[in-house]
Amino acid sequence: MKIGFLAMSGLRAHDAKLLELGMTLPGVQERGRVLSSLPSLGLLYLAACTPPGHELRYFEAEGDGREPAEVYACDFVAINTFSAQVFEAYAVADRLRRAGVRVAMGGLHVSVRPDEALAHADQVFVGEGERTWPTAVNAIAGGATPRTWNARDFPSVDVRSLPVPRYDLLGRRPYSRFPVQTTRGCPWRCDFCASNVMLQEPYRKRPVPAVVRDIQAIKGLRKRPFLEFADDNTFVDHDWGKELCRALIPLGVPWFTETDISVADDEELLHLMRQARCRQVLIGLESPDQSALEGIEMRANFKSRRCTGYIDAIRRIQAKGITVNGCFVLGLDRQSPAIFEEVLDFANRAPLYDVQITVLTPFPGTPLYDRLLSEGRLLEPTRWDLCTLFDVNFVPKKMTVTQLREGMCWLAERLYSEEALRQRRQPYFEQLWRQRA
Ligand code: B12
Ligand code: SF4
Repeated sequence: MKIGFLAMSGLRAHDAKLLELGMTLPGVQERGRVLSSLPSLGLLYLAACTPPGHELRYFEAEGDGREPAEVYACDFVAINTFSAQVFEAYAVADRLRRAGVRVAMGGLHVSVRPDEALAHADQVFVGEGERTWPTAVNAIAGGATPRTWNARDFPSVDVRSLPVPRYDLLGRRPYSRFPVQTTRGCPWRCDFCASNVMLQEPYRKRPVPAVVRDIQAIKGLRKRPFLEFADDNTFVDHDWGKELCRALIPLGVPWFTETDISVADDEELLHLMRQARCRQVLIGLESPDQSALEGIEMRANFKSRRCTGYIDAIRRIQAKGITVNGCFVLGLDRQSPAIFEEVLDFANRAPLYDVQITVLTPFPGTPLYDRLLSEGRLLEPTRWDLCTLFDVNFVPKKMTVTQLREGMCWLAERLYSEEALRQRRQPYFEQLWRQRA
């Protein structure tokens, strides 16, 4: 069979005022440019797991959700889904099927809403695909096959033996970053988190030599790649993290990752990360106010417990020459309209090199979604296209919807202007110069 892997690329947002701001604010443009060009690691893994004997192609649907014409030459097309673009993905699937191409859908959104996807796809996959996909491809090539494939009916994916993702299928398309996975999942359980809802096992680390092997594969294809670790929380295990960094040092490849604040507890780890060319860590701080964080991490109240130490921790990380991108969620139940000024004050005081603000987003499959639904606080419960992290689709507790929307814009204007970026970043560069002098 000729099998196509179709990723839905680009970023999504609908709020008109925020979009307008995004077009003009340097800080938003900068991050948008980086993010809008990342290939789908999930599909590259599936390609690597496809049984031999098939012709494989990787495609990207453009930012407007249109599929490239070449995809119609395939017999079978696998599509990855996030909630924000799932309606576009369904429309692509419908067009392909009308043209006689068979369609398989998987990924985060259809894993939690498989019945919805069955109206648009021949096969729907729930959960991680490394075991279901090869079995299904063999079954499909041989004739009749079930329409739903659930990873829970198979042994769980062993991340110790993942193959090298098929980076070679990316061709010469100019990506600004290449995704590599070093860990899968996260041991914490934030009630709004959509990343971990489909994983069978919460947190798994890959063997360091296998990560190095994947990076070598990228280096074989591109001269000076920049890596984005497509992890949820890389440095939970500090000893393993040090082993990883030691192995990365000789590779000399810069990278970005997501991790939690505990990375700041370990001087040696930070030192090794810097030597291994870590450029930035993205950390979900969520709120500068401890009481707003009470209970949002449901296993150990991790975020509320760590909140009072946030500023010291950020300073320790940035003092090592690693920038911090601090993420805040706006609209949490205990946040009042004062939150917008509090975040601004915190970001300037730390000062954070980069800041990401998003609105609380009820992704399907999360405890947050179920709670807001039962409390009658979802504005449009099946408007998945609003799951962008920038569009408000729920009634906040301590402010109005309008206050949340307007507060988000007010804050974006103050965080992402050229002057604000310069002022927040200046101390970071000054400290680096002092260290080098
Ligand atoms: C890298 C990343 C991106 C990249 C994506 C690149 C790409 N083309 O895939 C970029 C920067 C473009 C991006 C954009 C967005 N992202 Co993003 N992103 C991530 C991140 C950090 C890692 C994804 C990843 O690579 N995972 C590792 C791979 C191996 O896993 P996977 O893709 O899920 O694939 C596995 C399975 O899902 C399954 N599978 C997937 N597809 C298929 C298909 C078939 C046929 C089969 C059999 C199996 C299968 O098998 C794979 C292997 O096990 C996640 C966090 C996370 N943990 O998922 C957020 C995440 C996916 N992003 C999220 C969001 C909200 C967005 C945006 C909407 C933000 C915005 N406002 O624009 C956009 C949407 C983009 C779009 N076009 O739809 C949410 C999505 C939640 C949801 N339910 O939809 C997440 C979970 C983060 C969060 N805040 O909660 N993102
Ligand atoms: S710490 Fe981050 S990745 Fe882990 S559960 Fe919370 S939001 Fe999700």
